[in-house]
Amino acid sequence: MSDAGGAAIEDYYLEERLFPPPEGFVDQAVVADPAIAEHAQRDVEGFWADQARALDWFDEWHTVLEWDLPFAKWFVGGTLNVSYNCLDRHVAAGLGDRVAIHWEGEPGDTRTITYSELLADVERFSNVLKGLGVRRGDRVAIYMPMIPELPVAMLACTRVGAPHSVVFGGFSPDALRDRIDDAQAKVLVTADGGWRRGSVVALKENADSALADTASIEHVVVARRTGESGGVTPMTEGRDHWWDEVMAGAEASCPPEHMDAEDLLYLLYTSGTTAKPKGIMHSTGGYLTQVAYTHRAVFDLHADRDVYWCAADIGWVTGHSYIVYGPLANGATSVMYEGTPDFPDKDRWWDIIERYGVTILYCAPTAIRTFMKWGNEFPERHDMSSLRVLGSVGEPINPEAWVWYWTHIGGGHCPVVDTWWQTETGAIMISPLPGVTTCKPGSATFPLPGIGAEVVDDAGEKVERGGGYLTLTRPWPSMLRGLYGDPERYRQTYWSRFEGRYFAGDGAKVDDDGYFWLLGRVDDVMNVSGHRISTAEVESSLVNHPSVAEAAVVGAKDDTTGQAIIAFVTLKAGQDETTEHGEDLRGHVARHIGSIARPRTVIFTDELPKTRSGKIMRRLLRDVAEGRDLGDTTTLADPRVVEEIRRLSTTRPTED
Ligand code: 7RM
Repeated sequence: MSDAGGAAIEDYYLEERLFPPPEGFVDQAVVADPAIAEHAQRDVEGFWADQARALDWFDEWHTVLEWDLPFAKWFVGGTLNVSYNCLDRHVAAGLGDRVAIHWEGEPGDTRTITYSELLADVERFSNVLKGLGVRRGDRVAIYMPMIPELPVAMLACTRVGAPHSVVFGGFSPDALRDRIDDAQAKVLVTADGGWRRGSVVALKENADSALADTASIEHVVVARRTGESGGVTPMTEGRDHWWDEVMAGAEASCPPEHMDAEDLLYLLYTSGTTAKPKGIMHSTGGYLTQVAYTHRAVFDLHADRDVYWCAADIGWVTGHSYIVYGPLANGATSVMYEGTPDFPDKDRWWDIIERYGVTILYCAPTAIRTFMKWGNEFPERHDMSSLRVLGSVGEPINPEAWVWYWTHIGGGHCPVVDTWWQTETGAIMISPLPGVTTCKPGSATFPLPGIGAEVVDDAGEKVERGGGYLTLTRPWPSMLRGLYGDPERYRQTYWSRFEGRYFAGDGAKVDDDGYFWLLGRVDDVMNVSGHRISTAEVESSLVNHPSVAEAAVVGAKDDTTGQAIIAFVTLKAGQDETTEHGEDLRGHVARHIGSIARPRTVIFTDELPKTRSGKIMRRLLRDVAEGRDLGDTTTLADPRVVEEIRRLSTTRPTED
């Protein structure tokens, strides 16, 4: 393995202490009984069938798995409804008054929503969708801030059998348009605006510009969030409808559709190695089975008393699986927070944990490292003794951050679960079990029961000990069912590199004790604060700018965000290499894709290093970027950088 984008293996051995389950962690993981792991070993399909039985089915399946590589069908012949499993069955079991969501807005407003109330809203909104012509199988696009209407819209889609495509509210109009077009969505659900660090993000305005050149959307539903603070929201007569008005006119009751286990539940677009994002397809029965199972097992969930907080955005897969579907399928009580950790001050997170008595916290290493940097005084002045389990996701967690999390947030009495998974896997695949697994800080430890994971070398041979590529050796219920509209790209991307194996795109190492260490992407996908961004997507945005001749983008190691985006840009003749020009290009990318894709640094160079076949030598550029102290802004055509690139490209063998 030559090109791991993440940290070097040595970085992971700074901390060699073992962390056995903390003393006093008496609530042994509910699904971590060794007999269950043994069952998964002996009879993996029987094991998954047991997990599927934890859901309510209208008709039972006749076949657990049909596997025709790379196409899997799980629980074939079974029918169920996701919103029924997340809502109706809990209310029917007498849990209607249990809080489903403790919601907190960025400005400090709050809402408490019980399971009965959530069901009522979902039924009404299901009727709204039907009234707008949405039928089973029609796609619905959702572009919303972190407000309760977002899970309501998603669950209503599942109730009527319309696959949703949630587009992160930080994405640009262009990104929204591309996703709507690819899915040919019929209805868009959005909001007037969203709050971000005290100002309004004009979502409806963005939506309008996205819709200016798409044809498939017939109706738009607009939830009120920012109201007059965001100015007047333009509404198009006949097409646009206010959420509260259509809800007021909708029937209260809507029976759930009986969906096939293999029906498409949702699409979620994720960055790959080309400029075109991939529409990851998730199914109904297998997906819900595995997210519900992992949410119980990995967090040792006791739904009757835990208060669970996943501090992700629902616009990403973590939010789909572990804010919406997993917790609700399990009847859990969740906190949902609209804002960022530093607004209005650095106490906000710890204050939320204290006020709601959060017992399980799930967040990203980038957040943990940021808190570390701010200093211990912020968590220290809050009572966080309610916490019981801590989770991490999105990128490799460095041992220092892991130990800080354990010590300063968990107080030494909370197991830390470092969970590896992807948009494509739908659910957690590699993780410790709290109260069971002895941890090594920085290692995601072992594949969960039922999961086959192995590290292989370039030739696809299993590596018993040492480094290589992470692969999955057998199908799993929540695996992606394909890429929307492109079965060939699905096979090519995931199932062709190593015969008979799913290739995750991550480098990994197995140590002498069999622990898995994830080392970052080995392809051209960057990971910035746990968000996937493709180098090709940013490059293509840059070369769209009239002044740019060529661009090469790399992810360089960053202490806080994991990786930072560094763009090497060659301008067209006669263009000036000025700071303003660099700023303009950074802004251009942010507008074109979204602020998460804004390059941290733009470096002008008069040539880009290439192989003889014309491939840009990214590894070399990354070395240049990582070997230098680059600022948070434009670096002018630094003669030393250009010289360094030139020198390296003549002294290094080409990478054909
Ligand atoms: C859940 C999510 C997936 C990529 C994946 C990895 C990286 C995620 C971990 C991790 C090391 C982890 N989905 N990744 N979790 N690397 N340890 N615990 O993030 O599709 O957006 O990203 O994220 O590289 O391939 S994702």
